[in-house]
Amino acid sequence: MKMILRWFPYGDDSVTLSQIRQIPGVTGVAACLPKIPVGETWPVEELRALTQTVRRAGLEMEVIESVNIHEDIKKGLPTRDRYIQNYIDTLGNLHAVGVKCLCYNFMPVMDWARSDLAAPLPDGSAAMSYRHEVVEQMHPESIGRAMAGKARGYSLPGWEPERLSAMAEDISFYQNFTQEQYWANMKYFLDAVIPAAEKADVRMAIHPDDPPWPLFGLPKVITDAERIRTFLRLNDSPYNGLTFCTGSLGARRDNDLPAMIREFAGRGRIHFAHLRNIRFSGERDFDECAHPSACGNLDMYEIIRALQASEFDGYIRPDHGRMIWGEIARPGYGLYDRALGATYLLGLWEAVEKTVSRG
Ligand code: DNO
Repeated sequence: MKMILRWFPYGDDSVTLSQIRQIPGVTGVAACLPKIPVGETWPVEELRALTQTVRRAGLEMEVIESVNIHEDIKKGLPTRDRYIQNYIDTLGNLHAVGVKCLCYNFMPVMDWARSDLAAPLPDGSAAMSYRHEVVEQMHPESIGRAMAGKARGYSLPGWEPERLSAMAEDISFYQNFTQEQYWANMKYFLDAVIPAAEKADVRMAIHPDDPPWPLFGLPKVITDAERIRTFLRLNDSPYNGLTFCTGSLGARRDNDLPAMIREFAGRGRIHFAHLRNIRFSGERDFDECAHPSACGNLDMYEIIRALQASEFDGYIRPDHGRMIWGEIARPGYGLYDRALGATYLLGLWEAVEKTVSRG
């Protein structure tokens, strides 16, 4: 297992590589090239420069989060083949710089959604929160604008300006789309791309839908065990795997996370884990909270135990942290709470490992 942190290059992050290097036990970053337009090939020269920057700081860059999928691929338009070819070329370039794992998502139109990026918690910190009624009543574009307004001047991955401008049209496109059509488009993408991922030795790790329930009448894919089984069956290669995000899947109370980990990591299909905790405040309402089990509704000890029982040897990153100690950073991606999260998770990992090995 390798503990890493998400990091954004080109000054678009309040957290520096040298700070990350000083978090005990963190050996690398999940990075990205945010300026390449969605659908275009990631140039190998830019990837080389990025890798060198990360390595010079004493860290590894074995994970990319994320190479986004062009909407034409998800919609199954005739233009998709060009974008799929670019994706295949990108995989070759990722291989050239030593990347081993690629986190991506196949959510239609938008990536994650929240009703508030800086909701106050009782301890005086601020965290992202989700209230279903509030989100459903907002127009998607106004959610985007409200989110961008609270992003502290940093880009919000998944809410890029070009997405916002196409959002209304894209949402209406999917209104008459069946779930079967969506799976079929996904299979078309996977069958083209997974052989290239095998050749490049880059494990593809799809991120679950966040939140894991329908929003704005859009199709949903990675939301629960049954749908994950369907997804994995679309292409049986071990390179067709998952980013197991506890905060996303855990928002559905009927998802038994340790059981899901045992099933999917046990079959070698979890390559990356995003570990964070949430606190429920309604059936479809939650606040993100600090990582320890005692702070939220997810049992992080059982989650780590399930990962180890399944001989998970991929990457883990502490997912979204709260804003604490007056930090000003991209929502979810400050230094302090994620560093606390990393050391907590490493502590659990060590304790479970030693307990098991000493019987
Ligand atoms: C949110 C992240 C997601 C994730 C993408 C992967 O904070 O977990 O934006 O990076 O869904 O494509």
